[in-house]
Amino acid sequence: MITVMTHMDADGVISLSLFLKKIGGPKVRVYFTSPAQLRDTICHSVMRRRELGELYIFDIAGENRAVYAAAIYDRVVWIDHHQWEPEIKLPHVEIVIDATAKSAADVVSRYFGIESPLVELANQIDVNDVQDENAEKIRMIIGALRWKFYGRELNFKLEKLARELMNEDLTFLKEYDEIVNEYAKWIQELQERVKKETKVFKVKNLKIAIFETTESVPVYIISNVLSEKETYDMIIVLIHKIGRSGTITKMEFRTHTDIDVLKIAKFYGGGGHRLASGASVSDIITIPEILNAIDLLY
Ligand SMILES: [Mn+2]
Repeated sequence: MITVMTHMDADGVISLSLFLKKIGGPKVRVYFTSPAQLRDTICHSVMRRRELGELYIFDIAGENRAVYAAAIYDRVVWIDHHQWEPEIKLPHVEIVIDATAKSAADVVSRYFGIESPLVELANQIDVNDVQDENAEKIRMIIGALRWKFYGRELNFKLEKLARELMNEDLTFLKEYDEIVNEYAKWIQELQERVKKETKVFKVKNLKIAIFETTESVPVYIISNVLSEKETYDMIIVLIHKIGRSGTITKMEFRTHTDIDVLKIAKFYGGGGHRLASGASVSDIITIPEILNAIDLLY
């Protein structure tokens, strides 16, 4: 039995697609998850199972406890391109990190020795520099699925997409036109809201834009809308949610300049890349608090 845990975004879906093509077999259990959820996903995945077998993790940064949790499997291959270093070394847990890679899909393809045009699409999407029409389509489809579905159904739809992407021929993407059009309307409304509601601050010499919301939003849309008029050193998206265990604040950090936003994400226990990062905190984080943190760190 093979279990795959991959990031719930385009890079994660493409990494999975490359892997499925490599192993060719259908016997794979797939979970889409996030750095904040990974440990829970691992723990849930082992319940009531006698045989665990191999676990593959793609495009998700880890920390000690996630590594220990993963280690319950017989063998682990963990491939990522976020900036982190595992502190624990276990003989049956192989962790491959290339923080210079634009996408995890790139590292996955090199690890397994597979070449695919999908890698370039993942690169473009993950660094928010989409040139290719198919990259834009894939990004919109995944956004639309995440917007419309959740839980098991979302997991199923994303896995289906990863399997469809195993085809060289990407004409099937147009089958998603209807849901993408529906989603595009919502995106337009979001863009209007971003223009109206974004607050701008100056801390030290940094120009900072903050957009607060209570629903999940694609962060690249916000960053791109804001870049039309101004260049911000830091774009912060604050998402306040009420989860099962109380309020959580999801924070996303981007930059239009080259300010290191990994630093602030790490301050809040998160991670990612130098130019794109995030954190999830079980608390309400307010704008003044964040501005104070920036003042302290930069
Ligand atoms: Mn990635």
